[in-house]
Amino acid sequence: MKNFVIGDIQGCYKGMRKLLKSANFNPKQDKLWAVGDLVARGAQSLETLQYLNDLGPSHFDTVLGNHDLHLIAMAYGISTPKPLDKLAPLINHSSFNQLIDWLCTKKLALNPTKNHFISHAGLYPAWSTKKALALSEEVSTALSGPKRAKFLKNMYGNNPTIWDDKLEGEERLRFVVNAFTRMRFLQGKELEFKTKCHPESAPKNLKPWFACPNSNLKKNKVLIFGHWASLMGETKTQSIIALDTGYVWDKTMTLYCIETSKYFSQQA
Ligand SMILES: [Mn+2]
Repeated sequence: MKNFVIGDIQGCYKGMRKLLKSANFNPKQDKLWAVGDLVARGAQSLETLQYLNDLGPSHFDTVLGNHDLHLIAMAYGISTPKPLDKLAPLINHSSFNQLIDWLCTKKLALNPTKNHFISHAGLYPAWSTKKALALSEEVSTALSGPKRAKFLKNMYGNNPTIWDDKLEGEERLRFVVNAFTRMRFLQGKELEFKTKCHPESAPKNLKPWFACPNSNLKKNKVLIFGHWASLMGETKTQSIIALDTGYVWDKTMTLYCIETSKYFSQQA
């Protein structure tokens, strides 16, 4: 049994299946973990979710990305489709509500092994992985319970931009969602949401989250994330693994095997 982690799929079902085949992924034995953004820009978001759901909980798990949360918010009429999204076949399908309920059981952070940590955008530099997992649970409580619609309504917005343990209620949950699903750069301790480019092209006062010192991060931890296609897998740190390599931008989809540390790649 092997654990594989796949980068942003974005509804690119065929590319995903080719990539899994090239790695000899065995859906009856192995487990697939996803870094989120399962849906949106590709043409087959419906087929993607159906396939992943059909793998079953012993063979698949995912963290939620910003596009997954956007889809959930759309199901509640809180958000509207983005111009480049191709979500209509999924939204109009009879299994849509069931797939939304399934997505709402998914977390913002997971630990496939004691030392591996997965989230969509990364780990906010003030948090240990243990704290991050606890904060992910706080959001899951809101997303999977009777207050789901209220949570989704308050989820959007850029503030607060700095974490404070004393944050409460909707502000606390909004920060946690933004850090786990939208973060790329920080200015000091502050989240900055506008800049999406490669760190070398970014303003000098901005640092990628993974280049900010984290005194709470244990040395043996491996952080795995997606979301940031312009990185093209480049973090300059072996224990920080960036898996979004821009398949929807005509680049590649990436799969990583935890046991062998091997990478697999599918060209768009
Ligand atoms: Mn994303």
